[in-house]
Amino acid sequence: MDHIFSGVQPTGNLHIGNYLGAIRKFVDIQNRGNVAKAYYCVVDLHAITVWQDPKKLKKDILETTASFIAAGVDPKNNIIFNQSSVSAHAELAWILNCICRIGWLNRMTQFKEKAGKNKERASVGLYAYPILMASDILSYKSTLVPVGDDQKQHLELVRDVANKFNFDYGVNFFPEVKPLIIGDATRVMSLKNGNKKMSKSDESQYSRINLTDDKDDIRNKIKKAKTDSHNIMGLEALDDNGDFKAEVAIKRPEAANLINIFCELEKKSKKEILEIYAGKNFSNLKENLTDSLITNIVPIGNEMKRMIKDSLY
Ligand code: AQP
Repeated sequence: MDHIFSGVQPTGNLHIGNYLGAIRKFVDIQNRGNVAKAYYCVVDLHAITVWQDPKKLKKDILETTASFIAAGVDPKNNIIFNQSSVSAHAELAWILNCICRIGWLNRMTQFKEKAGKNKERASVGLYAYPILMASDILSYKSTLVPVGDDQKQHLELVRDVANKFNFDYGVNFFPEVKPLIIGDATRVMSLKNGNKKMSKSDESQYSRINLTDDKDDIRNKIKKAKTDSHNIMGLEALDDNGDFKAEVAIKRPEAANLINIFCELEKKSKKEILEIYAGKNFSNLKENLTDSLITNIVPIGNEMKRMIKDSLY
């Protein structure tokens, strides 16, 4: 039976990418049963790899915790906790720092993206972020990690670090770690730019649907979401696995993104969705996507707001 671990940074603006790519998977795993233990962590030590306002960080820790529970993660059957409250994460991270090779970290694309042009001024913590992530997972000897597609490379590094530790010390101490990256929303893209990941730190509120958005916010954002000048594609856009063909995803990233989000929310295949909307313009799809977001996301946001007000709870 698998031991599950996953973390979300308390950096505010939780969005549907975080929900569909990760948090909803926690609920699916819980409903499926058959796991030994599941740890869902609010990773505040990861958050401080870039500067955080201490007051806002405290508030965002509560908000992230609330998002797990509001989404349906049952705190009685899963371990929900704050990373910095368990010192083993930082302690094991040091040991794994001594296992991981600098060359491995140099290949991490997320560091390159987040550090931007001025790598020399990024924190050492941002550079070593994947080692802390390895420590998070390996502290509990976790075997399965539900995450979005952006974490794939970090998870490969976790496996490399675990294997090297086992090899160097001639033990079989750390288990094999597998990522769980499934569904149509493993990489939800910005509503303004289909080539950019939907992200908490994007300056434009119109780039993402936040979990705490109300009906009007959702309606406005989807109305303004970028599309293209063609009608919705037909079944010829799909490959044999039912995914968008590479050339379609490249040429029409915004259209593909809206359809992916809709498929994931409705738990329908792209074939089922395209059979309904092929050849139509985007207004009908946008209307139905808006309704689906309102049905699926607004109740979670309302529950989060209710919990946040009740800080004793
Ligand atoms: N756009 C996304 N689509 C699908 N999954 C996503 N995740 C993040 N963005 C998307 C997944 O959500 C979980 C928590 O992510 P995180 O908060 O720890 O960090 P992140 O990946 O850096 O999130 P953001 O939104 O992109 O934040 P910023 O702007 O601060 O960098 C992870 O499982 C992640 O894969």
